[in-house]
Amino acid sequence: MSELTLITAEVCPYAQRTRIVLGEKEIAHESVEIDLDAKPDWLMDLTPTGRVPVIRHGDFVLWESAIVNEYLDGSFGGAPMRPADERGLAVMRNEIRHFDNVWLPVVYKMLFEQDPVEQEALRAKAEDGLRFLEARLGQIQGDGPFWMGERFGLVDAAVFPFLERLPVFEHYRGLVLPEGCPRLQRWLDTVTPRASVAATCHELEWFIPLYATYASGRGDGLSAQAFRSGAAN
Ligand SMILES: N[C@@H](CCC(=O)N[C@@H](CS)C(=O)NCC(=O)O)C(=O)O
Repeated sequence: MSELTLITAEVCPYAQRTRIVLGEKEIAHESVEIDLDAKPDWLMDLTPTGRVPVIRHGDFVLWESAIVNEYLDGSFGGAPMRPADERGLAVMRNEIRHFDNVWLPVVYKMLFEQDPVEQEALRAKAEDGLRFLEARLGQIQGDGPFWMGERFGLVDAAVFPFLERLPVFEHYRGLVLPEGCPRLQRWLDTVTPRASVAATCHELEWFIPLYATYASGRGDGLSAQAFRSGAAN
């Protein structure tokens, strides 16, 4: 039995972040897949959040994808996925925090929203958010091609699962990468085929039925409740 266990759900983009890091660093582990619509009682014994991903490393238990991923990066070998300097680390954390707390709530509220006028306002706001990310890349990426420069890192792993879902957001609400975002486009083109990332990807057809509940404004899980109200997860 592996010393490291990931509690995960294939559909979960936050758990996907951790699967990318595990793949990137080739960390041996076992995965326990749970059904988010019928969560096992033992999940609440592991994490007060009731959310995946969770890791168990020996007798150490940790949750929250950004924190889990920093722990994995620091605890296992392989190329570091965090900047070595304090400023770089601070920027990395800010990028993920901004993405999670500012862009994602808008996009998921847009999905849950049933009023077409509100949907359009949220779509426009999400599109502005993508333009902001493009400008941000211009400030911190240098020559790239990754989010923070020449190395694939934790921001790449954190952002990718949600931008992989852009075609889902387009399918349900018409959100696309706006014109004039060459850095984001190049980033997507570079990151998507990377082995650790591609191993976690799905086709649009796989996502569409899974997002139908959100897009029809339903869903009563913890994530649905948070996103429906415009909060972060
Ligand atoms: N901030 C958390 C969010 C994790 C999260 O929301 N996971 C969702 C699945 S994508 C979950 O487990 N939701 C439980 C539920 O909806 O009941 C993280 O980054 O790990």
